[in-house]
Amino acid sequence: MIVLRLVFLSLLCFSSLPRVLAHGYLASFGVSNGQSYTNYTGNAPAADPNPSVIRQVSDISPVKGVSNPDLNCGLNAQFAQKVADIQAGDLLVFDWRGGDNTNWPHNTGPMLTYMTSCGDSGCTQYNSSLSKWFKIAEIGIVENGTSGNSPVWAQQSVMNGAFTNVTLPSTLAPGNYLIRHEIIALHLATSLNGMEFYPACVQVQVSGNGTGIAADNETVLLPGVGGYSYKETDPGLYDPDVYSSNVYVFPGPPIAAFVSSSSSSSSSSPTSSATPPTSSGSSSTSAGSSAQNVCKLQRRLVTSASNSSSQRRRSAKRALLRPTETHNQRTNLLQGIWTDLLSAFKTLNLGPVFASN
Ligand SMILES: [Cu+2]
Repeated sequence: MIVLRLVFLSLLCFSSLPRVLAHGYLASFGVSNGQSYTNYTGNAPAADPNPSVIRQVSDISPVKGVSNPDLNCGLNAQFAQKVADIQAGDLLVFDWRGGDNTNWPHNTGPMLTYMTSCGDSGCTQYNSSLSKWFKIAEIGIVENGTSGNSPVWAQQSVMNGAFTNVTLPSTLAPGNYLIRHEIIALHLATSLNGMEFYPACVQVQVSGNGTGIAADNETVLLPGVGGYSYKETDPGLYDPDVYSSNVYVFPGPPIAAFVSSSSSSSSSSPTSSATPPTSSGSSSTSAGSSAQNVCKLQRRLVTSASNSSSQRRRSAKRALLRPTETHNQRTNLLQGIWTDLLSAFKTLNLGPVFASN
């Protein structure tokens, strides 16, 4: 009965506020050099843009399809007015949010970080559609699944409210670059073309005395054809066993060789754990319609089962703690329902579902 109730509440939510719950965007970007932390706020999709270093996208919805031009920097991405001055070896921090400043809504699939040179004239007017991108980091499954539990992805921490971070290779040659941080949500990847791409591009100018550049055969066009370009049948994009297999094959090129010679003492992979020393922006808690409140209630039910109330989220961010996940049967049940509903919403006409009630 509780299950049915949850299903009903979820359908109500999806019918009224699907975008808020289902998708998201890169809300801010931060840089730590070990001494100080600088935060760069992005713009919500379609909002009047403030000057930013993050290229604004037009919608929180995912990019769909491996040949979609928006695979490059996100939906209808616009040039940003500013450039972040960063140093090779800095820690880069990405704050992904769901719509309406909620937590990032997905927990299944990898996070990948690419870069490309903007050339001598800088990134503020740089069209990267034909640019060659190289990969500096990627992270996927962080805890193997067992017979009763699906594998845990680094993306789970983002859903729990954590920022995710990547160390800029200390060996990277100075210059103007776009950093493309991408979440690929695979909750629907059991079907061909079910995957959702969420790319975000940040404009930076890198200083330092490295000489590292990627070899041509380590680069990829996004989107592109052949070579390391994304293909709809890539095992990391079409993955019928995504909820059971502990093996994951990242799409795209391997991490550029110069990255592994980075002298940085920390891992070049994102850890999904570190958080900046500043508090996150205020989150809106204004009372909405009853549908919104139902959604909040339903959301709390789901997220509390994975140990991530907004209270914990905030304190975790403050305390630089890695959120922990508990995985009992209840969590699985709730997440299973959640996933099923997402699938239903994405792939079915909800009309008949309601009609059959
Ligand atoms: Cu989504």
